[in-house]
Amino acid sequence: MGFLSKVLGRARSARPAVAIAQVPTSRRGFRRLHIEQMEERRLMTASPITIGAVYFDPGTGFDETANTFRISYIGGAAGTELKTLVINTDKDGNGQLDPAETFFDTASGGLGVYGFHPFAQIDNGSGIVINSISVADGGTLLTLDLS
Ligand SMILES: [Ca+2]
Ligand SMILES: [Ca+2]
Repeated sequence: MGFLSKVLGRARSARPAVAIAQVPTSRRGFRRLHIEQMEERRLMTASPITIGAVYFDPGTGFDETANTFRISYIGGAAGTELKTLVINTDKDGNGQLDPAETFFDTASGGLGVYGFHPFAQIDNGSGIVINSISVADGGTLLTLDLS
């Protein structure tokens, strides 16, 4: 062993070891590990309903053709029915029509330009019957009572 090795070797071995402090058992907060019984596991899920809506504006320029919504859903427990459908275009929910919010143009006059179209159901063979419709010309809320 050379002089440097002796010096460096001693220097390395002279480094202090990392000290691990012993925690006294009498210190507060000391906890003994144990197995804790868990509550009974119960399946808390159901078949969720997935609903989809597509809005189509043919964009003819002067509203000669009505815009359409296509609504469909799947899922739900056996016997699940869609009884009420509400489409609310009041995005911020403040109860008034704001910029960048849309409205239903179902009659002449009031809000809306070019043409207008009253609400109408397109029969697609689904068997869904619309019992009542609630929509105001210039309003942001469309409510359908279905069966
Ligand atoms: Ca609003
Ligand atoms: Ca109108």
